[in-house]
Amino acid sequence: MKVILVGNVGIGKSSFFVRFKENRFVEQLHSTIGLDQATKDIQSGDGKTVKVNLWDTGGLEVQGSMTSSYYRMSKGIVLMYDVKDRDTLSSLRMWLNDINPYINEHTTFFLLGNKIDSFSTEIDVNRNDAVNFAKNNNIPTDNVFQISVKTGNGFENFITSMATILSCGRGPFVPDINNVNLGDNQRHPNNCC
Ligand SMILES: Nc1nc2c(ncn2[C@@H]2O[C@H](COP(=O)(O)OP(=O)(O)OP(=O)(O)O)[C@@H](O)[C@H]2O)c(=O)[nH]1
Ligand SMILES: [Mg+2]
Repeated sequence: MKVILVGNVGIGKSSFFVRFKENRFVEQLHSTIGLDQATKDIQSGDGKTVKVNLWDTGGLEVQGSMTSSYYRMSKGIVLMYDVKDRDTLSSLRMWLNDINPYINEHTTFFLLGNKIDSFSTEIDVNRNDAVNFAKNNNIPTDNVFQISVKTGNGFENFITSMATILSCGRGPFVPDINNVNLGDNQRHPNNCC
């Protein structure tokens, strides 16, 4: 199933893509021009094998005719932001507007904060901010995650949970220190079946 990475320049989409593909972190990536994709079999939390076809493009690239081919037919859309840069979270509203014409009732959104290895001060985007953004934008709060592509913290949990959700599994999700329950017990259907 097609999964795309979406968000501003420099938030770590290509770093995510490289970790997915090769399980490593490359410090100096160039800003992405063009498109790249990779397919991998992922084991979901309930034992299914899910073929994830992940797409990466540059934050400045998704314009004009490219937009439709990138967005079209995606089953999963990973809205990514940098926890150190609040503007990258608020920009996702613009991305959501852009994507809106191309989605259907089977599209599932994920909200993914990256760079938690350098999360430090109060001005950084915390999990509550992300959960509020999700609530305001009709993204299931179960689909909110925080990771560090650099250290790998939370990465495997996100990939497994994403595969589980996309294959319509109902957990159990691997508990993760960064995704502790914040008293939000709401269950939202992932309209994927
Ligand atoms: N500290 C930290 N830095 C990261 C992390 N992930 C990516 N970076 C750094 O962030 C910078 C931008 O990463 P990219 O993966 O190129 O960002 P991108 O979203 O693909 O950018 P565009 O292709 O221009 O849209 C690079 O210097 C990465 O090394 C992370 O988890 N932690
Ligand atoms: Mg890139």
